Amino acid sequence: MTAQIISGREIARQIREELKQEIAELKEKHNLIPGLATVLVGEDPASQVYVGQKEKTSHNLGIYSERYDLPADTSEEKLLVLIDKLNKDPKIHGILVQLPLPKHINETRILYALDPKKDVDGFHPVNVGKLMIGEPDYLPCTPHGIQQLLVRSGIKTEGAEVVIVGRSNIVGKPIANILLQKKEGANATVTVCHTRTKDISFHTKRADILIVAAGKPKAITADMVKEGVVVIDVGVNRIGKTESGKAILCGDVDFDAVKEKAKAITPVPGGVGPMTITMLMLNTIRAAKLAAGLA
Ligand code: L34
Repeated sequence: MTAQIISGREIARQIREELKQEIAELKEKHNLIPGLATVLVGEDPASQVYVGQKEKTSHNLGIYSERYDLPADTSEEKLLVLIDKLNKDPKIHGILVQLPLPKHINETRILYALDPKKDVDGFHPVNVGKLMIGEPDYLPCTPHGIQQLLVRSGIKTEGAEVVIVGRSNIVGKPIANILLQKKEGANATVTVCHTRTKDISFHTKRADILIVAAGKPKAITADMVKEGVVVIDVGVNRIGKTESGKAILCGDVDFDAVKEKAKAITPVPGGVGPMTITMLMLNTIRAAKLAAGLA
């Protein structure tokens, strides 16, 4: 079998076209312009790329955006003051604080400080709880992007054995929750593996759909999956640089070997990454609509 390559780049492009329409309509009919503030603390090169993409995509779609690049030694107090200002700014419907934050800043404290209505990442405890009970305002961007990749590629999740590798608050836990919901595009049987799982292979070999967010290059090898599996590779590892200084990326899955056994697989780059960016745009539009009483 040689796998269908699920192009996140292409699916993201389609969704962005839909969003562009919606934004134009909001502007025309309701004089409403969705606004996003991005906040980056420090100079992590990967984070700079991701936040840059978020800014650029906002601009392309007609979302108003403000970018805050703060030095790595910014104090927690100073960041809280900025969040408070953005919470109160009516032009700003969504606030994105790029993670990870520098070690001296308490991430939980920052997430609690966001107005849950502007928490377009879905990371505030209120939004995490709402997702857990099946009443989400915002689905976290990467997990939502994964669900859309599956749905728009015609992959059935209902009754599927979904195995997730990784239990982070940004990917593993929320994607488990989303695919567990009693809803269309979900209804899966979900297993979550992590660093203390006794026998990862035992689980991954059972997967109809394998979602990998382990943060380890090529952690999943061909012998760990069954024939006909659908593989979603969330990992983005920077494993070197080309002569011209461009980062060389690879996922958490040994793509070349696993694609020979898989029914479908996402590439890195061009898989989940572009979907994350696009779902942030979708959430920002939703935030604007909620604020205006249109949703
Ligand atoms: N608050 N922090 C917050 N929200 C998020 O949703 C994120 N995440 C993760 C890290 N921290 C966050 C992102 O934005 C991961 N992430 C992210 C976003 C975009 C891409 C990858 C991760 C992406 O666009 N990846 C491209 C490659 C880009 C490159 O050259 O590095 C891809 O095609 O996979």
